[in-house]
Amino acid sequence: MSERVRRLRQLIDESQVDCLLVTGRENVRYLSGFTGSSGTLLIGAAVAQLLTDARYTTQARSEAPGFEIVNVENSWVELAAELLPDRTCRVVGFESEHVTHQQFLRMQETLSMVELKPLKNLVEGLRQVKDEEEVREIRWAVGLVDRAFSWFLDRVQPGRKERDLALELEFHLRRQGAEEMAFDTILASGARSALPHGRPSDKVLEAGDLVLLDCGVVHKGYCSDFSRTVLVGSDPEPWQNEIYRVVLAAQEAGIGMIRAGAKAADVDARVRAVIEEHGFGDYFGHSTGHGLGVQVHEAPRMSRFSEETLQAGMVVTVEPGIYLPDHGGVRIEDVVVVREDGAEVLTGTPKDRLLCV
Ligand SMILES: [Mn+2]
Repeated sequence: MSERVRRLRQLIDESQVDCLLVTGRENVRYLSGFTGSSGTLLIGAAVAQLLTDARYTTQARSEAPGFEIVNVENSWVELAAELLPDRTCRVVGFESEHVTHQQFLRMQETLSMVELKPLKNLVEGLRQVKDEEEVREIRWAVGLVDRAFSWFLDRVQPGRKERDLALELEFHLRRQGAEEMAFDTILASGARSALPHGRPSDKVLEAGDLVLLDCGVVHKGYCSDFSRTVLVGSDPEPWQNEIYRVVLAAQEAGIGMIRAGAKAADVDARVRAVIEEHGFGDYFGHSTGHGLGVQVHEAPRMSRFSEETLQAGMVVTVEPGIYLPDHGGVRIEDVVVVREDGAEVLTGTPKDRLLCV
C-alpha cells in the first residue's frame, strides 16, 4: 500500500473513526492515482476500495492498482450501504467540505446503520508536504511556463488585444505539453493591471502600459502558478519603476524568510512591512501566497491569518503586488519549495528589473 494511504490510516485512527469516505476529487486522485471525474474511496485499517461506475472501471484498474475497484450501479451511497455491514466500520468519517447537503441527507438516510462523523482537512493536511516526485512534476509545470514566457514576450506589442494574447499563450502552452490551464489566465494592461484578477478583455495594448500576466498549467495533475509584469515600450514612468522595485524588494524579503520552521504569517508580515514602509500598504490587499500542488490553491495559506508553520517539502507561492487604481499594478510571483535551510525557487524567469518590451 502506498505511503500516502499508510499515513492517512494513521490519521483515520487518530480521528477516532473506523473508516473514511473520500469524496474530494483531488483527494481521490492524490490517494489512489485515479483521474476520473466520478469516484469515491472507502479507506479503513484493512480496506482500500474505489467506488466508481462502468465508464471508469477499466481506467480505475490501471490507474489505482492499490485499490479494490467496486462498480457503482445506482449511487455510491447505496453501494457504500452494501459494503459497510460486512466490515468493522461502525463510525464512518466523511469529508464535510466535499459532500453536498443533498448527498449528506442521502448518507444519513441510507447509511443509518453507522455513525457518520464529519471530518475536514485530513487529506489536505497530508498534501501540504510534497515528496520529491511531486516536486519534480511541479518543477516541470513551472519550467514550461518559464519557457513560454520568453515566447510570449515577443508577442507583447502595441495594438495587440489582451484576449488574443492570452488565447495565443494558452494555445502555445497546450501545444508544448500542458494538460490544461491551472486556472483562468489573468492578463490585464494599462489601468486594468490594477485589477489583481483582471480577465483578458478587448482592450488593446498601448505604449506605456504595464501588462500583468498571471497563469499556470497542469502537468501530471500538478499545478504551476506564475506572475510577471512588463512594460510596453521603452520608457517607464517613475511611478512604474518605483512600484516594481518595491514589489520586488517585498517579494525577495519574503522568499528570504522561508525555511522549515518559519511561520507563514511572519513571511506575510515581512512582505507587507516592506510595502508599507514605502507608503503602498493600502494598495496590497491580498495575501502573500498559497500552497500549490494538485490544486492551484491549497494549504498552507501564506497570509496574516495563517497559523501554519512551514515544513520542508511544502511548495508555496510568493506573490505580493501593488495596485494603484486608475493607474496600474505590478505583481511578481515565484513558486518555491520550503527546504530545511531556506527556499528553493523553482521559477526561472528573471525579475531583477521592470522589463520593457
Ligand atoms: Mn498564485
